[in-house]
Amino acid sequence: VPRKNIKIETKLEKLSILDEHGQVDESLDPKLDGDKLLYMYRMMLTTRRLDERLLNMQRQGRIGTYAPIRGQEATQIGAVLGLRKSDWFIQAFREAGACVHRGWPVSKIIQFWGGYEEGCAVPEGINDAPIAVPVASQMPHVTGLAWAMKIKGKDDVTMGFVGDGGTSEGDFHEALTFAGVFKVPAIFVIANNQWAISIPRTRQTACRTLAQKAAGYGIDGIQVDGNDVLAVYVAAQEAIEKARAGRGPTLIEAVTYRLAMHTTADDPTKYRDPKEVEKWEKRDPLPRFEGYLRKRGVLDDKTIEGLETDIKELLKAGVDEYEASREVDPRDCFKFLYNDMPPELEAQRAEFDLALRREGLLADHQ
Ligand SMILES: Cc1ncc(C[n+]2csc(CCOP(=O)(O)OP(=O)(O)O)c2C)c(N)n1
Ligand SMILES: [Mg+2]
Repeated sequence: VPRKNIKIETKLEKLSILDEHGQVDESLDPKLDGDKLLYMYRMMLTTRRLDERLLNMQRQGRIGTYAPIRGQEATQIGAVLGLRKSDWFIQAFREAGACVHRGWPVSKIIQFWGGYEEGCAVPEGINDAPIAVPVASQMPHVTGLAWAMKIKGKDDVTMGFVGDGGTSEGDFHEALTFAGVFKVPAIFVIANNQWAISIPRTRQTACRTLAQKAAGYGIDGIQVDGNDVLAVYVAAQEAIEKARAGRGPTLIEAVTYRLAMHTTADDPTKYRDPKEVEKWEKRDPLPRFEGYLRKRGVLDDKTIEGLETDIKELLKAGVDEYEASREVDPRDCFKFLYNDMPPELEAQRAEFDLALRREGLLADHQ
């Protein structure tokens, strides 16, 4: 029997619509209406300004830690815009902009990074999951939720985010294997920002792309320019429609870049070449989209000014609400481990309480 090449059925595409020089491929332009385009820009700008505010707040000691988004705005906004409210969105830990679009109050997002567990509680009526810090641990939930939609006979879909580093985790593999076999209505978005803290993308896999991993799970894969909001939007929209129609999951690799540090506890100058960052600064998704909108006559200086004012107000209200909710009771450290506290801890708690009162560190009503 002669050796033969095996034909792989999986579809694997690459999509870019608005390139880094601002050139749009007219044949691929989804030609969205002005309001939709403007909303996209508003959300990308909101993400950028929220990110800057959170980074500043961390540096001022007003929140504990933070994982910046800078550079990845198009990936998350382009992806979630096509979801319905009843669809599910499962974040990793760098998707605050997408969460604002999904209806999360800004104050709640700040609470999480401020270290308050209230920041993990998903607001009523929003079909999202809280931030998942353990890398890729959210992936089985993406598949599970999508499977539940299928079992219930609903046409809702689930979209989940994971990083390039997350693709090396067992959870990623298990989630995609199961999703392929059971043909669940899921959209897996890899925000490939080229780095997993100090580990470059080339150390995550010997594959040329992350999108091609789809073939191993028997599902479709697509690589998109993650800094091109139109390309991300189109790819996500197609994947959402496909999932909704019962035609199974899709793996989307959004090629983007983390322009800032991994988190506020990291110094990327220790492990990456500043020239690489400079190269990616030129591919910043915001100015590129802004240029396109100006050419289309959807955006001008005055509109941008108005957006900046709105966003400033939104963020100020969020920060004020967060700071007002921030009355710290240090005794909470005893609160959440046991339902019935062991006697030795009970004694410690009482002693701690007395000490705090002695030092005047508790408000009268506490
Ligand atoms: C299971 C697990 N291992 C290690 C870590 C520490 N850690 C936090 S983020 C991160 C890198 C994640 O990289 P990637 O998936 O590419 O996401 P990115 O941070 O680039 O958005 C690591 C190793 C963790 N949070 N969870
Ligand atoms: Mg990464």
